[in-house]
Parts: sequence; structure tokens; C-alpha cells
Amino acid sequence: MIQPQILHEAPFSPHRLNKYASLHACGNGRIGIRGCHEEAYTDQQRGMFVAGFYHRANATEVTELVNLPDITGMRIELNGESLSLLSGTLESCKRELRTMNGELYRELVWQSAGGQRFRIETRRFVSLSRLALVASRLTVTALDADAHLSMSTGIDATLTNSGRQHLNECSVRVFDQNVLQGEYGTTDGQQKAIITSQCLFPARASSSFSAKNRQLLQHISLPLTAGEAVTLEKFSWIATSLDADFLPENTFAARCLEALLAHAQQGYGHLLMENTRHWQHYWQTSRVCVESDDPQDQCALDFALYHLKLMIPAHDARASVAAKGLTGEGYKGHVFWDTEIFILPFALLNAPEQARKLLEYRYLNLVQAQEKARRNGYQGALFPWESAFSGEEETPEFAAINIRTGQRQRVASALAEHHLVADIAYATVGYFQATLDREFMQEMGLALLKETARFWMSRAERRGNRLEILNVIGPDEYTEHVDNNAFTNYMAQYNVKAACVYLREFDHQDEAFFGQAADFLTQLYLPQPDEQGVIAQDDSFLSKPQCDLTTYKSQQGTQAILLDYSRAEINAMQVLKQADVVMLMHLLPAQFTPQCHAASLNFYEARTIHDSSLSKSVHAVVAARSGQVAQALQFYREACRIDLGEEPHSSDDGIHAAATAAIWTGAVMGFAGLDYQSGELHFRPSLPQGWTRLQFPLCWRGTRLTVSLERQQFTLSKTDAQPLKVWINGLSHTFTESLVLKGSHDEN
Ligand code: IFM
Repeated sequence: MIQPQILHEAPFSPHRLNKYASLHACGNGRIGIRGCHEEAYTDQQRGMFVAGFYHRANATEVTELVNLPDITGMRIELNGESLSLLSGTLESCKRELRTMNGELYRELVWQSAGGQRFRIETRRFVSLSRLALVASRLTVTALDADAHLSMSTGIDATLTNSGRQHLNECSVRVFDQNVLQGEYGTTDGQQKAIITSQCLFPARASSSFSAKNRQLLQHISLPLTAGEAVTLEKFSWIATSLDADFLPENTFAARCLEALLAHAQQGYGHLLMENTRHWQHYWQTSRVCVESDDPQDQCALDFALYHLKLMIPAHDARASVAAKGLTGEGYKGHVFWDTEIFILPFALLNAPEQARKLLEYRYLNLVQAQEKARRNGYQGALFPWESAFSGEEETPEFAAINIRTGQRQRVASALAEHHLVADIAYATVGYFQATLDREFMQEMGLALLKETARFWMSRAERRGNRLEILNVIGPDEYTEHVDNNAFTNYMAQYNVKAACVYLREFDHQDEAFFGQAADFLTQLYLPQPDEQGVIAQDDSFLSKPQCDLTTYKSQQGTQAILLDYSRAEINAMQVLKQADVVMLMHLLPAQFTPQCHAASLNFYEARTIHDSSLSKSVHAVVAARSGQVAQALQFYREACRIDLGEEPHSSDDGIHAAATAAIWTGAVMGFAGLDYQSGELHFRPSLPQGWTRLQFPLCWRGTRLTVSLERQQFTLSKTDAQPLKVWINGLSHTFTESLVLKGSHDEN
């Protein structure tokens, strides 16, 4: 039985409430619930989100993932005193996320101000197999003497998205003195959420209900006998108008009720056992195992895989992965390039059908992307930099006010951060290479490739005898409005080339397109490496003055430089949030020599603050591939600490979804050196000092492989007997069931 690590919470502190609410979220790809304590604390931000359930509060706001009414809150009174870890005495307390079954578990002994001790256990999980079901359980034991427990819980619709009200309370009901149901409609009247809850408790308890101020609550009260553990279970069914069977609405609410009752009957323990089986299957088929001198490495990988399961909406192609998954309100729940470049590769090589859904999300929004291109004077498809449900551009026009200048900063990404278009094409190619899914290509992939390619051909401008791509923002968002950004130009070239290759492979006849593409490919300017192997990030970067980054590097991730310099001033210096050229080496390693990798890494790292959560992990991959393995491990471990580090507030509004996925990327694509984009599996293994083994599964063209990397041995094994060709350190090997290569694969 595989047991991934438990994620323990540091000792209770009100300062870390929201960090752990994000890290300890429960979910299933459809629902995400923040890991808040049952009892209320002033700054604690509760949150429950359903993938794809977005709304715009009013014309001055942007669309955001709606923070739904809360079902986790419980007001617990013991002998009339409210349970709070900030009052009385906390004799012991542990809270842990059990990644092996998705359960958030807490156990504490609390002495009330009145001097009586109670043991309290709380548990909750979101079902992996029953996507609408949430279960929780409270167990209270009076340790010293008989006592009295009162508990209020229900459906609390006072929640907002940081003050932005999305939902009207349409109706609240109590059925049979037993089940609560609330129907909530978005204020534009377009969508509905129906939440149904039931509590099960000992027969001797008394119960009453109230519906006031958007809170539909059940109040349960019962005597406690000293030493006796009393248990209350609560089950909730979360449905929305996104559910395929939502209509007709009136019978749907009744069906929610039926579904809830049927599940609640099975009891918490039984449902948890079932959940454990589903999580076990996931771990067995996806877990990355590392033997390392630092147990944090395995912990980080388990954290990443746990959250990857929570963030990917495997059930519905109309939703994609939000930048904070379903763990918080950060980035308004919008979808960025993070999905295609950071998250999709994990899905692709573990559960390719999920990667297909993520691409289908883009395909479903192709018309809106074509419309955006047209509105901006381009052809093809210009996908929105930030998107939600409608496929429209959702990037806010302005960022927060700069407190130094008092000015609102315009967000330029929607206007110029166009590399996303090529990122989608890149992911489309990767998907086809790893699956050979011809049906996908015919139905969606070719359209994605062709429309994205058409965008680039219309986006490029003629300057002299070459085509250039002007006025863009690359992934490095500290450098705005530049010409010939290396990342963008190379990715655009890749996009157009791939469109030609696959359109021809699938016999598409469009000679006008092929002719235009051929001109584009021969004339597009691609910045070349200099004698040292460094590629210029863009036309102006190398002529800008350097800036001493020592202070900012020591506070990386905080964007402290923005307090000292305006964006325009930063733009005028060699200051990077994340390095575009390093990112380019990560995505297209075969196009550049090892010398070019190493030179670009070293040159740009000195100029990079790593203020983007996407930066460190990519540096780790490129450093590992460049043979700088010790440095790669350092980057990797620092990347793992983006959410898992000590900083109490860095993850308050949700975990960093892409950075989390990149923990997987660093191990698999960095230290195992996997690259599959060309259509063949390439490995360049390099185990860092302190690691003795790295093992992970891989799904490649329908075959399930296990990759195992030890200091003196590299092993690939698979269950089918089809010959498979792979490349290890540039040499090809064909094998059927297993391939064992002896020799050093460690850091050199
Ligand atoms: O997509 C990223 C972007 O590259 C940097 N800012 C945060 C976004 C969401 O993670």
C-alpha cells in the first residue's frame, strides 16, 4: 500500500490561518474547499469553489470564480463557552492533511476558561468519486466531567469574494426537520447553486433551525457524559447550473435532496473508505518517489501530486485550471498559460484524457479567440491572456494602485502578452506526440494549430528583409512592450512550423496557408546566440543598464522592487522577474546547444529576481540539463518552498498552481531529463547529490512505463511487449519489457 506523506500544519498560529487554509484545501477537481478551521477567526478566509462557476459582480469588476456559501463553519459551545484556540488553554493540537485519502484531520485537547478539558476531533473530505459530495465529522469528548455541547452549522451565504457579492439567496428550506437546502442565484440571474446539507447526531440531542441574514443553520444541543465520545456527521451536496443534468430546475433540487440522503445514509466512515480506495489508485498510478537525504523532497512531491489532483477539472472541458486551483480567490480564479505549459504535461503523462480536456477548453473558446484577434486587427485566434468560462478576455484593466506614485498601473498583458497563443499550440503538439490521438487532431487539434499559426503570420511585421514581432511582453512581465522577444519569436516559429507539419500529415489542402507559412518561416527573425552562447531576450535588453539586485534577490517572490522603482524604471534596466530565454531552453531544448543552455542560464540568472513563482523551477530544469546539478537542486528546493516555505502569507489567497505542478516538472523533466516534444522519449538523467533514487510512472502512447533512476542504474519497465524506442543521453535504445542501463547517472 502506497502511503504518501501527511502534510502537517505548523503549531496553530492566527498568522498562518490562511496559508494553511490554502495548503490544506480538500477537493476533487470539481469542488475545492479551503482548509479553514471549523470555528471562526477574524482573519480566516473561508472558501468553496466549483470549477467553471464564474460571475462578474458588476461592470467595474472582473469575472471571478465565485466563493460559494460555506458549509464547513461550526460554532461549537462547550458548557456555554465558544471553542476558540485563542481562548482557554490548548493542551495539544495537531492538524494534518492526509494525502493518502484526501482527509483534513484535526485533533486537540482544549481546556476552557472554566477549567474543563475536552478532546475534539474534526475531519472532512471532498469525495473523489462522487463529485458533489462533501463529508465532515465532529467528535467531542468531555475529559473531566459531564458537560454540555451546543453546535450550530448549516449553509452560510454571508461569504463574498473579498466584499464582492455574487449571489442572491433565492430560497432556503428545511425538509422534514432534517435537511437544509439553499438555492442561490448569481445576481445577473444567469446561474444557480443549490446546496443541500444534512447532519446526523445522537437521538438524545435536541435540534432547531434558523434562517436569518443569509445563514440557514441547524442548532444541535446535547449533554455529554464524561469520557464518552459523541459524534456528529455532516454531509453536503453541492450542485450548480453547470451540472449536465441541471434542468428542469424544480426537479433538480429534489434530486439533490435524494442524492444527499442516499449518501449520508452510508455514513462518514464508509464514504471515507471509498475515498481512500480512489486516492490509493491515484497514488499507485501517479506518485513520484524520491529517496533523498532531505525528507522534504518527497513531501514536496506528494504535496504537488495531491494538489494536481484537486486542481484539474477532469470532469468538464468547459473549465480549466485556475492560477490558484480551487484553493483561493487569488487571480480571480482565472486561467493563464500556466495550464498549458506547467500543468498539462503532468496530466498528459499520467492521465492523457485529462490533458485532452484541457485542450478542449481552448477549442471550445476558439470563436472568442478569433473574435479577439479580429478586434485587434489580426487574423486567426488570439486567446485571452486571462480567461474564465466565457472565453472572453478577463484580464483586469488595472492592477493595484502603486503606493509610491499613487497611480493605478495599467495591466498590459491582455494587449501584448501574446506568447500564450503559441503555448497552446505547443501543448497541442505535445498532446498528439504523447497519445497519437488522431481523432482529437481532426476534431480540435488542427483547428487550434492553424488558427494560432494564422495569428502569428498576421502579427509579424516586415522590417527590411525580415519579419519581426514587435511590441510584445514575454513571460518576463518586468519587461514590457519590446521587439523580437526571443521566447515569443521562437515559439511563434514553432507554432507555424507545427501547423504546417500536422496539416500536411492530415492531408489538408490549403496552399495559400502553406505558401504564407513558408514565407513566414524563412523570413521570421530569430535572435541567435552570441559567441558565448547567450541569446538576447529582446532587441533592447542587452543595451540596458544593469541593476544591483542583491536586496531584491534576498526577498525574491515579494516583488519588493516595485516599492523602489516604477514599472517604467524597471523596464529600462536589466531586471527580470523570470528569465524568458531560460524558459525557451526549457521548452525547446533540442533547438539549442548545451553551451547555449549553460551560457543563457548563467547570464540571465544574474539578472533575475525570481519574483515570479514560475521562475525557480524552470531554472532547475535547465540547470539540470546543463549539467549544473548541484545548482539545479538548490533552485528546485527553493521552488518547492514557494508554498511550503515558512513565509506565513505567500499562499494566503491560494496555492500557486503552476509552481506546484513544476515540483513534478523539476523531478521528471529536470533530474530525469525527460523531453517528449519531438515525438520520442528522451532522457538525460542526472541525480543530484543526496538523492539515491527517483522513480515515477509515465503514460506514453497508451503504454504505461515506470522510470527508475539510481546512482548507477537507469531502468525503464513496462507491461506490454511492444518494442519502444527511447533516447538516453542522446543514444537510442529499443526494448520490449524492460531496459536496464548500468553506469553513473549522478551529478558530475
Ligand atoms: O501566468 C502567470 C504569469 O506568468 C506571472 N504572473 C502570474 C500568472 C498566474 O500564475
